[in-house]
Amino acid sequence: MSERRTTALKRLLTRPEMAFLMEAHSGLSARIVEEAGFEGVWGSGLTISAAFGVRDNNELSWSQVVDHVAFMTETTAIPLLLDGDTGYGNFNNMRRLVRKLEQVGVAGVTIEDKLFPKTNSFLRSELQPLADVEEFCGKIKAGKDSQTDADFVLVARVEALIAGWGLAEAIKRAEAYHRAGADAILIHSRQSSPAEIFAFLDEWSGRAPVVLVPTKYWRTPTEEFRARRVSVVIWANHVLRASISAMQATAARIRAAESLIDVEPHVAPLHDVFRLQGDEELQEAEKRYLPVARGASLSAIVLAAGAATDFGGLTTAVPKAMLKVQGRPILGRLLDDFAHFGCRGVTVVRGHHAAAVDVAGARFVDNAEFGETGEAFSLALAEDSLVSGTLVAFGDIVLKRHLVQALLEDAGEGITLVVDSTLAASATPDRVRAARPDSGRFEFDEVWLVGIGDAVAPAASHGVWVGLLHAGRDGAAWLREAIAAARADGTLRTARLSDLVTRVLAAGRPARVVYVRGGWVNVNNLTDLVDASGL
Ligand code: SPV
Ligand code: MG
Repeated sequence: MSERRTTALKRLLTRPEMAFLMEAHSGLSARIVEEAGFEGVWGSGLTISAAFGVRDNNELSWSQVVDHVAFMTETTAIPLLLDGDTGYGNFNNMRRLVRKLEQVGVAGVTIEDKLFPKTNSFLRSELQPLADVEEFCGKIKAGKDSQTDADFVLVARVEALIAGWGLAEAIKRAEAYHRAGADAILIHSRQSSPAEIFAFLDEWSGRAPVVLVPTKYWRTPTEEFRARRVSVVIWANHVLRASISAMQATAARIRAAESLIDVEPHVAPLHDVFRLQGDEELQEAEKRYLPVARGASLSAIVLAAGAATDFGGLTTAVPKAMLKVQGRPILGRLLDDFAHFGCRGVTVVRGHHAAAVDVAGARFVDNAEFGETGEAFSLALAEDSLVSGTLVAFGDIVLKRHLVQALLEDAGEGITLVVDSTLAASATPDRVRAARPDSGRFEFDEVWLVGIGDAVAPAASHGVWVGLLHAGRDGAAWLREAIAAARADGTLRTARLSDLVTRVLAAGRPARVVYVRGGWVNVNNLTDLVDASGL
């Protein structure tokens, strides 16, 4: 059985090694804190209030706080120490608070020796009246007597330095709270120098674990806390403050630009939002629990950004994808083919003559840099749509419908590519080598991709990739990983789609090949256009 969160928090407080808690103020931010590797969450009164747009003056009711932190414990497995302000009342309110916090999985609570309603410690020092020591000790005892989990943690926060009462009063109070049963002492300061905190630590000399919140004395090297045997350091508000800066910058940019073009690459991709919400778990659960097996969902991303040459005057005002084959634009034909197999939700990446690319029902993403960037860059712009069950296709291919059918019949959770085996020795760039050549007969076994692109010598090639692939649940994730890796090493802008597939293979992931024999044209010039009409 895994360790209880109360036990984990107690261990962080009592072990010799110093621990860090990171502020969070919502289910989402708590999950981000956990993902960053922190061992615990600080449920900050300041930032939870701020996230609701209210003041840190007990404007949220205690039950609103409890309901809210329940979302934070739900999204995480690490312990959460809640900033319980003054306990929201007297000893009796404190008893109910502890019982409720245990019920929602909170591992511990901090209460401060001020009066309800409190004011944030960094505001109006003249308005920081301290609680009566005996009354506060009663509150600590009541809290400790109410816990049903023996490891639930109660931290007593001493505000004597904040209120200007000096070191002797701080030590006197800490000692009283320690004797009343507090598991640790949080000593707070609003000075930019750690001098009064260090004086407290010297005098206290390890009588009970000490928690610090170095918001104001942030320049102090962490080693100084370690050297003085501090138990827990709380970074109390930086996730919220970072998000405020990001929200302000993004809102201002969109307002000024009246467009998302400059902002989109700088904000978290939508699939990251879905991941943080735990969509993957739901997808798994749907497979297990939904009564009727729903047809696998199918969507498509069509890359139609590239400029065209070799078409005489035909592409001076429209891109290749809008050239007509038997009276219908190439792109429209392709989308009809996909729709025939239940494809709903098509994203078209446009570039060259973007405004002329217009097909009903598609969502458009524009690659303004289509002249200097390649296929992988275009795909990355549509990354949000690269989800489980996505067809990825070039916008200039004309297919016979049975190619799509063959692909979908064989497609699984990984990546599956349609490969034309009649073009085995072709010099085209998307040459493919597979584990075996096309036998020309119907075979049951799966054919695995060995290599794709320039690295495959024409003589070693088993065919040419048609420019159409299917990404299942894993395949979509692998392609997104490949995009991230290419972005990280600076090759994304000029990479081809086949380079991304090569990366997937290099990462040890498999990809499958479905052999077809003709039945498609990649329209690159006028001759292709004529050939396509004959399909
Ligand atoms: C909080 O994070 O709400 C705290 C720390 O209590 S402080 O804002 O420094 O008072
Ligand atoms: Mg607070």
